[in-house]
Amino acid sequence: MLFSDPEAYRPPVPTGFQEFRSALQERRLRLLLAGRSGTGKSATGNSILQRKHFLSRLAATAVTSACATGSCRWASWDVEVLDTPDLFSPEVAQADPGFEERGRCYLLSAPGPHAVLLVTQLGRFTSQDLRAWRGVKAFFGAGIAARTIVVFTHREDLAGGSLQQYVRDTDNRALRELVAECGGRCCAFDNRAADGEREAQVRELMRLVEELVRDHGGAPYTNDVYRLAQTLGGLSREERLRRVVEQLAAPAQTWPDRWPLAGLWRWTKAGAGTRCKLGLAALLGALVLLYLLCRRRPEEVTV
Ligand SMILES: Nc1nc2c(ncn2[C@@H]2O[C@H](COP(=O)(O)OP(=O)(O)O)[C@@H](O)[C@H]2O)c(=O)[nH]1
Ligand SMILES: [Mg+2]
Repeated sequence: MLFSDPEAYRPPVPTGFQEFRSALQERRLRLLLAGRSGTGKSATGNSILQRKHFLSRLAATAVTSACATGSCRWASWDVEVLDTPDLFSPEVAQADPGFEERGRCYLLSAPGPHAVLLVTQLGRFTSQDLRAWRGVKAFFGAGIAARTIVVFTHREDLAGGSLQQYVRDTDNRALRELVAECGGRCCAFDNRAADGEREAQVRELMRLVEELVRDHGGAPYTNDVYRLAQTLGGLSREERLRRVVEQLAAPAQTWPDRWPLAGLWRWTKAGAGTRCKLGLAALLGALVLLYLLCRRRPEEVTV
């Protein structure tokens, strides 16, 4: 499926080897940009596409507010890039309470991304970046780390130094752990570099992506939501979104909603009026039960 046209998506036949072969024949790569706002996701997307496609600029608040897609040809690959707003940090729950944007993100990247590019600014890996990364794992599943490449922007700040050495020597433990978690896959972009240099950066990134694709037999990342999305091919766009949103919202229920003691929990959380009504209902129920028990008492046996 093309990122840019979720309407056109029809589920592929899940036939193992055949799927793998068609993935290779398809020569299509889906790359998903993730990370906190302002790190340079849209600028990196533009560098990959080699044109100004996504809106990218310095701003106090997020510039990208919705998922957007772009495509280009690279070597023999059709590359689809999905740019996202900071969709995965815990704060997003308030900004996207109905899961709609996150549902769109799933549909636009179905049947799954080949690589997630976690974008962070060189020298600025903060607790917010870490929250965004944890959010990515919570959203897609922990297995996404095996598909993630850490992309550092502001490469020019290395001033010709080695990125590997920077990552090895940094005293930012969280950053060292992140790169280790992602199997050491990282590269750097100066998104303001001249054309030739930008091309060399893209080449380095695509080498990592190709390695990832090879390591996973050509198959994209998948999980329950992507699997569901694959079954919705015949439905309208609204219906597909509704079904994906429904699935995304399901685990968001708190544990008390899913356990037998849910009623008791809701009782303690309910407002005074609701508590009163629930209390009356419980009392009435108890009285009915008592009455039934009294009526059915076995008669005494007389000898
Ligand atoms: N100097 C420099 N600026 C960059 C680089 N990458 C992005 N920027 C700037 O960082 C700002 C935020 O970038 P943007 O792509 O909008 O970030 P996003 O919110 O993550 O999509 C913009 O002003 C970009 O021009 C880079 O590699 N070097
Ligand atoms: Mg952006």
